[in-house]
Amino acid sequence: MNRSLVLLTVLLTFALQGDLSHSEPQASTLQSDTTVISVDSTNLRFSPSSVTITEGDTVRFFWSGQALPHNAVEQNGVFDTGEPARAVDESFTFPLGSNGTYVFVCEPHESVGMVGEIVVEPAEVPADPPAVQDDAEDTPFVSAVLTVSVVGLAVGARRLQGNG
Ligand SMILES: [Cu+2]
Repeated sequence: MNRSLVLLTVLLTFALQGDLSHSEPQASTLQSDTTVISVDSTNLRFSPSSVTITEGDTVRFFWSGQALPHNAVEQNGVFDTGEPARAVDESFTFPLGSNGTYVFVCEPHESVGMVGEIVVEPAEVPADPPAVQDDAEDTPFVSAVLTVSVVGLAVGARRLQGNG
């Protein structure tokens, strides 16, 4: 193998490795869960009456076939399932920035303690993808240069031996 062919092979090898080592940063997605709040068997309590969720999550007020009509009305009007009903299926999503505590009541049964609360915790902001370090980019190139130098020395040494 002649010297230039060796050089070319080495350089091509490292060029290909360089391409393969590049990786795209992964796009992060916001997790979204749904928590169901229903009515318990006493017919006068939400179940569960206190939930903790994260921004981006949804709370679904869901009951059917109840003996008494119920609703869920947030004390500041943030959400409201409407008129009390024996069957309700209403969902509310808490957007980014909505962290806080939301107290809601069943209007017909507030006086007997049919109240609940939703604690919304701030969403974890995904960390910035790690910055590409110059060292990581340089390392394969340095290796290539070193390898080429070693190969060059070996070829040169063999020529000297051949000449001597
Ligand atoms: Cu009720």
